[in-house]
Amino acid sequence: MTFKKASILLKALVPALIIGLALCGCATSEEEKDSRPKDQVTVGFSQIGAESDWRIASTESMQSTLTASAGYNLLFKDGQQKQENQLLAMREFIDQAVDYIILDPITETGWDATLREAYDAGIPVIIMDRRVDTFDDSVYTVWAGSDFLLEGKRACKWLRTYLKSISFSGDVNIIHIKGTTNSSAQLGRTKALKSAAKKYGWNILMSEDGDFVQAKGREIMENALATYGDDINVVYCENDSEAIGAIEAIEQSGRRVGSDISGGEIMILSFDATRQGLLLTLNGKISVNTECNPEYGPVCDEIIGKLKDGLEVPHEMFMEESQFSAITDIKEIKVGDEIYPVTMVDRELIDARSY
Ligand code: GYE
Repeated sequence: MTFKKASILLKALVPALIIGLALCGCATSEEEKDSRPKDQVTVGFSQIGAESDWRIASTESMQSTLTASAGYNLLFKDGQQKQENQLLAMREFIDQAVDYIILDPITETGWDATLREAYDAGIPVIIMDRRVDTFDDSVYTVWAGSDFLLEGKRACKWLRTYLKSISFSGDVNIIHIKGTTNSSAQLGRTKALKSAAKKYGWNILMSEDGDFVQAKGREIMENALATYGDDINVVYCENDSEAIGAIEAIEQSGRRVGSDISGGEIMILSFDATRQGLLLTLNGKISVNTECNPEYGPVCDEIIGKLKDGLEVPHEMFMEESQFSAITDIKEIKVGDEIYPVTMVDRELIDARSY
């Protein structure tokens, strides 16, 4: 076909294409929005994945709170641990002209353009759990999450207090199983460990990304045991799933987990305090478990309620968190000028835990 013929054909086809598109029922985002019940709030939720019990609990919290009977139309997208999936989900939500977007960002950077698009489309974005590192913070409405650095400081201060309480004078040799690299939870918990290690002279023998996943926690611990063997006396796991994997590897190797590091046990420190994690804390396999609260459903419901009513919401909101142990000697720890209680874990507390 000559260029001239092709261009005549194209000219003839373009109007037909436009009419076709108009007739095919492809609704614009505004039409889509208008077709929804007026009293229903449409929320697009871009979740990271299902890598841990914590993550599953946070999804459940959202799905059981933002229900149809509570007036919500919740559009849920599982990012399967990939930022590009989360960005795609955000774009879809913007195209669908949802009323609100909730984003739990896998890592901190890379969100500027998409958040700006949501902002320009007039869709308020609630960032939950992990943070975003943006050029301009006003592109999102509110961030609600944990103080991950404080969580890490509490864990390290507990360890320091414990070592003093048993007058431990040997080397503290730590295997550090990190969470997903560049996620807020990893950055905060890792920063706390590194500065405590420097301050107290602890050795970090190995530091590897376990992606918050049990299988990777296990694999890293197997490698650590093969390389450092009996030198290891502490494992700092950045979540319960990794801790479960590490415990499996240690027990498989014939060593024992527990707080008696002078007697050859390997001490496990963990974060999240899920039901599984607390059970391991109760039986002494995890020595201290610093809580990270996954119950974002009620928090987001409250934020959306306020925004709907035109009320102010703070730009940052922190979750309430505790710390658990079965070692009765340490009832509290001090971080900076603040005293934090350490809650003794028991059966009743675990039974009351919904995740
Ligand atoms: O600790 C871990 C999860 O971002 C706080 O992500 C969250 C972390 C949590 O997969 O278990």
